[in-house]
Amino acid sequence: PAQLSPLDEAEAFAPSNIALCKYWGKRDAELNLPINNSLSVSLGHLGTRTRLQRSPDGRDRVWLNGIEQDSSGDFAAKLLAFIELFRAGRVLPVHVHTENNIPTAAGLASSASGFAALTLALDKWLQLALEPTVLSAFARLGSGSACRSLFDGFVEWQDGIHDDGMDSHGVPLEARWPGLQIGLVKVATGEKAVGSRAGMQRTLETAHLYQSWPLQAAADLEKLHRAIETRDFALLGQTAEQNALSMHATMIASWPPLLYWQPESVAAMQRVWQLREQGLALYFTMDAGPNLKLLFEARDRAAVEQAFAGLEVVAPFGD
Ligand code: 2P0
Repeated sequence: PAQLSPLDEAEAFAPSNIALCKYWGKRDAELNLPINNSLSVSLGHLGTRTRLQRSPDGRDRVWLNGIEQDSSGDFAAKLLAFIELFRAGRVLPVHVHTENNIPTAAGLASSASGFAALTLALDKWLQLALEPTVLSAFARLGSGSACRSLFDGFVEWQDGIHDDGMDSHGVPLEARWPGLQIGLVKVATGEKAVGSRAGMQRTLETAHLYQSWPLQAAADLEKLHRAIETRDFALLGQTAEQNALSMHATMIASWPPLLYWQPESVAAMQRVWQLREQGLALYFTMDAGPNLKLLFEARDRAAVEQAFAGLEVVAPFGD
C-alpha cells in the first residue's frame, strides 16, 4: 500500500518449530522456494517475541535479548533487509527488540521463530491486517522454515507451483496430539561450521544421492499424515527418524562432506535404539546440527528423563 500508518509500537510472538519431514533443498534460492513439502510441529511457548517501535532517534537499531547489535553485523543486516521489504523505500526508521526464550542449551534454531515473529510484528506495526497464509509466505522470504512458525500445532509447508511463491506457505493441520513430547538433547552449542542455507545448496549441487530425497520426503509426508490422523505414535516416530537420517545421508554424500554429527550424537542415537529394543516407544529427529530431538509420549516421560539426564522437555499440545 502507498500509505503506511505505523503505530508507535507493536509486539508479536511466534513459536519455534521442529520438522518431522524436513525441508532440505530449494528450487529458488532467492525466494526460499523448497523442492519438497515439509511438516513440523510448533513448540508452544518456546520461541521469539519481537517488539517494533517507531524510532525516536531517526535510526534503525536492533537489540537481541537486550543487547544492541552492530547494525552492519549479520544478524541486524538480515533483519533490516527483511523489514525493508515491508517499508519498500519509505522512510520509517524503527527500533527492533527481539527476545528468544528458547533455552540456549537446547540447540534450536531461532531464525524460524525470529522471522515469523518479525513478520507478525510488522503486520501489526504497519496495520496491514494481512491473511495468515500471506504472512506465512512473507516470513518464508526471511527464512524458509519461518513460514511454518506462523501457526501452532502441526503445520505443513506446501511448496506451491507459482514462480512468485505466494502459494508456498504453511498450512496448519486441524489434528492435535495431547501428550506428544519433544525432548531436547544437547550435544553441543555454538556456531556450526556450515549453516543450513549453504549446506542444502552444497547437497543439491554435489550429492547424487539427493535425487532420491524428494521421493523419500513425499512418502514420509503421506505416512505422517496417516500417523497423525490415526494417532499411531510408532508410525509417527519411525517416519520422523527415518526422514531425518535420510536427510543426513544426503548431507554426508555431499562434497566436501557435511557431517553435522559429533561422537556424542551417535552415542545418543545408539542409546535411543537400545531403549527401543527394550520396549520404550522412543524415537529421534535431528536438524543441521549435532543435537537430537527425542519424540515420545507423556506416559514414558519419566523413563526417558531417567535415561537422558538434564533433558529439556516440551509438550506442544500440553501434557
Ligand atoms: C527443517 N532445516 O525442515 C530443516 C531441517 C534444517 C534441517 O529448515 O535458507 O534456516 O533460511 O530457508 O529455514 C533450516 O533452514 O533455511 C531448516 P533458509 P532455514 O527444519
